[in-house]
Amino acid sequence: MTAPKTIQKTGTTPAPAPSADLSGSFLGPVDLTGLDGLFSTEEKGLALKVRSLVDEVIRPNIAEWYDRAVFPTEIIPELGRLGVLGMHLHGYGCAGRSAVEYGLAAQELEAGDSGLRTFVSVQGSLAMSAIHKHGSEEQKNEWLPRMASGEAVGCFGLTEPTAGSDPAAMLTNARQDANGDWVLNGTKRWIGLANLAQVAVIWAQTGEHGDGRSIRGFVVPTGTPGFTATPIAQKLSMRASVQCEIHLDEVRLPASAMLPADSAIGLKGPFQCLNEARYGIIWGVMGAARDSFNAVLDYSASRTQFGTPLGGFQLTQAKLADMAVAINKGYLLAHQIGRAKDGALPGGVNPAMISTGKLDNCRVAIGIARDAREMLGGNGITLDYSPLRHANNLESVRTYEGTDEVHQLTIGRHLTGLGAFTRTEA
Ligand code: TGC
Repeated sequence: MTAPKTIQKTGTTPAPAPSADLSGSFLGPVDLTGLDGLFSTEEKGLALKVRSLVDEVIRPNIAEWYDRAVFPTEIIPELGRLGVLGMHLHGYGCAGRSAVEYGLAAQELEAGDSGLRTFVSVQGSLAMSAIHKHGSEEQKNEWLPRMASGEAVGCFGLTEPTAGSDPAAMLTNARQDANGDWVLNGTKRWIGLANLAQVAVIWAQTGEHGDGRSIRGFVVPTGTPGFTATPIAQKLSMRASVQCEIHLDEVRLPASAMLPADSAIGLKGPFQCLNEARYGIIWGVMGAARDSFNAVLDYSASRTQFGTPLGGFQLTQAKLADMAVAINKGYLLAHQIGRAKDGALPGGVNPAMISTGKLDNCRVAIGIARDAREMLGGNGITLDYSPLRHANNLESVRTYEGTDEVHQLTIGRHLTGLGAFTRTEA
């Protein structure tokens, strides 16, 4: 593994704000409401371990990675050693951590960069979760231990060029030959890390319905003839990460490649995995918001205009106060949903709850990152400061795993009992 290099800064602007604890709370000065007290010593210890990796490996290099549009593959084994890959899963070499611990890790990773958190989400919440929830013992034993250690990378192929919010409309199909083999054809788009992955979980239409009812998942080794993954170029967001288009051209798989569990019949198979990824986002984006806040709080103490530090102006204080209040509310929402997911609340967690968190924490986080950029003035458009990078990344995070509209309508259906997703038959 190549050691990540330290970037020599050439500009005169200060380095990104450190994530050191300034207030006694492990979340730093933004913690106005005693958030620190919501978490056990063990939970906070795990978050701080993840933060150390982010501080040592990610922060010194992220500007260069983002600028060059490079995903640092050398961090994959380090994330495996840290135990964050599939960390909420039990058995098969996974760490068996709680939902809250997973959330805390996600927000530390995303304080570094959304691309890093996305890698951990795609690997653990999507690819590993799909195999863990729906796979055969053989599939689990073959893939999960290697994915937990970072030896193998997985990706999750649901979205297509013409089927994003409406995955039931997917065109990728799997036909079964007389000898039992499955043969896959189709195109998937926006698939994280597919060009680096050893295994892809591919969702495809298998039956005559051609809709959500006949969708099944397949475990596809990416070396199978007919599988190609091409990175999508010229992205303005998630530049330190890779998203690909996958082409499946007569990809032949044994009968055992299908995810066999009844839980994987139809769209509820992938949707259960999306729940896991959406849950991680609820926490993750608060890390990006907190990092943006820290950057501008630090700047407002040192940057002087009209003879006064920016922090001494009422307008700056009003903005900082609004940001901090919003971040506290976002963490409280994430914590509530996390405890529900861990079974600490009656009724547990449901998709409407997850949509509530994904919808609101994403739009709050992007608003904070944009406001922070504005407060940094011209300096805010450079990679010396994190907020615009976070804001650009959050454009993707707000869109993937369900747009605002998908989550508004999921909540609307929960409230009214009436589905407002309309499909016009051709
Ligand atoms: P609908 O009829 O509502 O549901 C079909 C079946 O699924 C069940 N279900 C769920 N199960 C678990 N969790 C959920 N959140 C669920 N939502 C629905 C449902 O009970 C039903 O089960 P059954 O037993 O009756 O068959 O299906 P619909 O088509 O009406 O759903 C509408 C809508 C809009 C909510 C859904 O299509 C949706 O969520 N769309 C958004 C899809 C999305 O988030 N796509 C982004 C994926 S990200 C990606 O592919 C890239 S991965 C990231 C990366 O690689 O970087």
